[in-house]
Amino acid sequence: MLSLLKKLLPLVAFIMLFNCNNTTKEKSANEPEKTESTEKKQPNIIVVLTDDQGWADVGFNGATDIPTSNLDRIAKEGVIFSNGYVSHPYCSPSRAGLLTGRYQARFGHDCNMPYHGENDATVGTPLSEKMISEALKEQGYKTAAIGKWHVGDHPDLHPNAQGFDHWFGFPGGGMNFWGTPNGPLRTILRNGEAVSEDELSYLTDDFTDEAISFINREKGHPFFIYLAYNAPHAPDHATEKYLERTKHIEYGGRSVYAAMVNAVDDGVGRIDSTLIANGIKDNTIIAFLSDNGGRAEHADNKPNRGHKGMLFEGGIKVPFFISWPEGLKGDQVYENPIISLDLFPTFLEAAGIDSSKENQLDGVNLLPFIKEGNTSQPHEKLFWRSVGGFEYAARIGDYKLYKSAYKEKTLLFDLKNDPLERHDVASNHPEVVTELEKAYTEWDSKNMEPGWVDPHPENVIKEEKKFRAIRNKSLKKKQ
Ligand SMILES: [Ca+2]
Repeated sequence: MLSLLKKLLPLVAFIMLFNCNNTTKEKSANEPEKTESTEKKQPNIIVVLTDDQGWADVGFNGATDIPTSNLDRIAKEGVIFSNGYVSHPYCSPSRAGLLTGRYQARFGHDCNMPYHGENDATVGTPLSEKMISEALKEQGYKTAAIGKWHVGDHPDLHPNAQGFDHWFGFPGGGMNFWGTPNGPLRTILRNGEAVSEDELSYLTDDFTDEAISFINREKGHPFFIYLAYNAPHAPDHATEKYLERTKHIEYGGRSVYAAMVNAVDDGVGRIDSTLIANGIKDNTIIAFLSDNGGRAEHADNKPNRGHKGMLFEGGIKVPFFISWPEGLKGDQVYENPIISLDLFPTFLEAAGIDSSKENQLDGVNLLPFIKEGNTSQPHEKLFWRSVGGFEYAARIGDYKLYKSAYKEKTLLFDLKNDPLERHDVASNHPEVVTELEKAYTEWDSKNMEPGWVDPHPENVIKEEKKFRAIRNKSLKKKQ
C-alpha cells in the first residue's frame, strides 16, 4: 500500500500542479493582468489628523515658536492649502465629514456625542454611510484607524465595523495621554480588546509606533492609515523629551501645547523615515490637517478671526497639506478654497478609481487642480451647519455669510478684500445676504435634522457672556 502511494505521489503532485496552474491561468484570463506598473498606480495613503491645532501652529503657516521641521519639510514636498477648510468647527462632526466625504448634516451628524453614547447604536455615523476605509478596502487596501475615533461610541460603530481591518485607539472624544483607562470611552483598545497601561507610554508616541508597525507589516499591499492623534487637544500632557524642545516659550501653557505639537511632528518624521527605509515613500500620499480651528487657549489661529467652535475662519480653516512625491509636484501653495470632504474622492482617483461612481459624495477630486493645472475653482459654494442651524455659514465666491449665535446676528464678509473678517458688510449688501441665505436653505433642504444634540449652544452663550464681561470690566467705571 505504502509503495503504491509512493509510486502515485509524483502523479498526484503533477495533477495538483496542473490544476493550480490551470486555475491561475483561468483567473488571469478573466482579470486584467496586474503588472508591476499597474500595482504601483495604487499609492499608500496616510491621513494625519490632529486635534484642535491652530492654523498658525505649524512652521509652514508661519509659526516661529513651535518646532515642526518634519511637517514643514513634507509640506514643502507637496501642496500646502492656504484656504483649507474642515466641514465643522469641532471634533465629531468634522471627522464624520472627512471619513464619509459628505457634509455630515446629510445624515444628521451635527453634534458631538451626548454622555453615555456608548449605550446607543443610533448615536454616531451610521453603518449605512460609506467611509473612505470601506471604499479603499473594496480595492484591496489594508486599512487601519489609529488614535481618537469619536464618530460612534457604541461598539457596533467602532472602526472595525466601518471598514478598518485594524484599530488601535480610544472610542471617545478625549483622553489622558498616559493611557490610564477611565471608562469604556477612555480606554485604549486594539481591535476591541483593552490594551494594558503597561504597554503604553505617551499616546502620541504610542500611536506613531502602531502606525509604524502597521506599515512594516502591510508594506506588500497598498494601505490606508487614518492616524488621528488626539494631540494637541486637552489635557495638557507632555514628556520631558518634547518639553525640552519648547522651553524657549516663556508662557507655560503655550510651551506645553507646543511640546504636544512637537510630539506629532516627531511622529510624522519617524513615519516618513519608515516609508523611506521600506522604499515606499515616493508612492505614499500623506495628507495632514487639523479637525477644527485651534482651541481657545494656547493655540494660535492668527491672523484668522475666531477659534474652535466658531464659524469665523479661525474655527474652520486649518493647517492642511497633501504630499505625494510620485504623483504631485512639490513646492506648491494652492489658494482656492478646498475642504476636508475632498480627500475621499481625491484618494479614490489617486488609486485609479472613478470617484463619480460614489455619487453620494459632496467632496471634489482635487487632482485636476493640483496635478493637472485646472485653474477653475473646485467649489462654487461651501456650507457649514452647526447644531441643526443654531449657527451656519455659506461661502459663495468671495462672499461669506455667517449666522452667528455668538454675535447674535447675521454677518457678511467680503473675503477678497477682507480675508480677516474685520468688516461686516451685511447692511451694505442686503441682496447678497438674501442670495446666500437662499442658497443655504436650498442646501439644507437635503439635510437631516440632527440625530442628537450636545451642549454647544449653552457653551456658546456662556463663552460670549464671559468674553463681553472681560471687555466691559476693562472700561472706566461710570460715576
Ligand atoms: Ca477637535
